[in-house]
Amino acid sequence: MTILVERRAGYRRITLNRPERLNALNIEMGEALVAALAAAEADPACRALMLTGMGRGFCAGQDLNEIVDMPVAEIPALIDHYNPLIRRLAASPLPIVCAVNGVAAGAGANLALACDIVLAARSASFVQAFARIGLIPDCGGTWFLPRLVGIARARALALLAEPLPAETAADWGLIWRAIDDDRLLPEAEGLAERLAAGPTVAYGLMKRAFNAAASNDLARQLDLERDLQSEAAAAPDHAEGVRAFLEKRPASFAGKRG
Ligand code: LHQ
Repeated sequence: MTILVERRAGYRRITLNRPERLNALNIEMGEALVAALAAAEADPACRALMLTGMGRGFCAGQDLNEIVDMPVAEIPALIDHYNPLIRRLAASPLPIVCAVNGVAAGAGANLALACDIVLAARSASFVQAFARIGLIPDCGGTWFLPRLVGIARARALALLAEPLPAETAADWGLIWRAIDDDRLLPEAEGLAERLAAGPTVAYGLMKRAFNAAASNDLARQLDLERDLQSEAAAAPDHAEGVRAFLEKRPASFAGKRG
């Protein structure tokens, strides 16, 4: 099994499971991930996701054994195989926490960046390894990197293909936080649990708004915020949040649509 899926209270934990290859991606793993996301989204009891890797690495990108003898003509089809995964992570209505437990290289780094909240073990690093093998960042790298860290750092990360330690990644805004290694999983699980108890509809709408902001001007984005806010306000969690505030008690969100 290239991935493991565990059902937890309110969320699912997905673990990349090819530790002997630092969880390098292959077609089977890409397909399994898309299927796991679809299954999670179809389950009303699942309100968040957590993604991590088995063993000492998070994900070493494309399994190079799979492409070593591949005719160039087949590369687009391979990439078209992974792109739905990246689109699905970004567009998923569920909040996704990524716990980068070790090195995240090539497509593996960009897989992490497609998630909503990225935590990394202090010993982990991010490598846009593509240039080392004469390729360009894919799986959204050229889109995510400049948005997260600015074009100057994005260019250097891609051209130099040097490992970026987790702590610097956090300082630069590439990820949310670097965490002591032994605290990574408990912290990520705590976040996933917290998100699973949150206003699920609003979270999904926030993701839509942020994604659209990348190509909207301010006027269009303001219109979109108005429309999405109406959807958020129609969900029972909005009324519950307001009532809870006025009654000075914690809100109890059900995560249902209005
Ligand atoms: C691996 C891999 C790996 C196979 C470690 N494959 N075995 C491109 C083209 C077309 C379509 C689709 O998408 C893409 C996107 C891409 O992702 S291209 C970029 C692919 N990834 C890389 O180029 C990274 C290759 N790996 C590395 O540079 C290093 O392994 C890193 C920096 C990740 C970790 O280094 P170390 O900690 O020193 O570990 P290691 O190199 O000793 O690796 C451990 C084992 O894992 C080793 O196997 P072995 O049998 O010797 O123990 C590696 O061969 C294997 N492995 N990455 N991508």
